[in-house]
Amino acid sequence: MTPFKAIIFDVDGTLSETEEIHRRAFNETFDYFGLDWHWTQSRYRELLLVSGGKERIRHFLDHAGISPDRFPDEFTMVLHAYKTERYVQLLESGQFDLRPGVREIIAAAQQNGYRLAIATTTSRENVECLIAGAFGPDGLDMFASVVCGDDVARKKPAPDVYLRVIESLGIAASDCLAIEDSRNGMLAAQGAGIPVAITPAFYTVGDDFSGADWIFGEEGLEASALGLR
Ligand code: XBP
Ligand code: MG
Repeated sequence: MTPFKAIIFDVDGTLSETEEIHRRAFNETFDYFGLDWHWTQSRYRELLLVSGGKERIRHFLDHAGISPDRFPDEFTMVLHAYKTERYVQLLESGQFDLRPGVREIIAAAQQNGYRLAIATTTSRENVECLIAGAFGPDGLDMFASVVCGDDVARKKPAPDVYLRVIESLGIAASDCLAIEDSRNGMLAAQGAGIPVAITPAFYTVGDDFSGADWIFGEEGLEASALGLR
């Protein structure tokens, strides 16, 4: 196991099983606006192939044959802003836990002098709230770089967020390790030339992770498997 210099974490599905909270926030948003849209778990699993909540709503409308004239982008932005507010409220009400092994792997990485970073498609408010909720108000200070969906031109599976992270870290891609839960995330990391460890999540178990450098099992992240004690 070659030592890394940095570990770059995905957020949703990796740090925490948050996609059910996202799905609830989307559905409560649709209810609030009087829309008869409801994303079931099976439908949401399909929609998760589209990264980004705003893009996901647009994709849903396009595939439901609902014309953009009826729901222009300005409206989907309003929907998404409300959804993000609701999602943050749900996180703040303590509706989430870190996935098994996350706290340990972060502690081990810090003890080994690794830099930590976040590369996510989700909105910055969501990351700030989740990290503060899990690690306290200064939790985000542990991460040398945090790049979110709206910080880059193209969301995962494009490599943009990962390229921006390694650029800001000033560390070669091959000296980093990305930890992801989804195929889109794996492709984004690979596109940036970064070795990737997969921890399949509720909505991504069974995805095609061929080409991943490590795939963790049900027990979640294991620091020892990455040469971290
Ligand atoms: C997963 C995503 C995000 C979330 C919803 O992000 O694709 O879009 O599903 O969050 P990650 P937003 O890269 O952390 O797995 O509604 O803020 O996009
Ligand atoms: Mg993810």
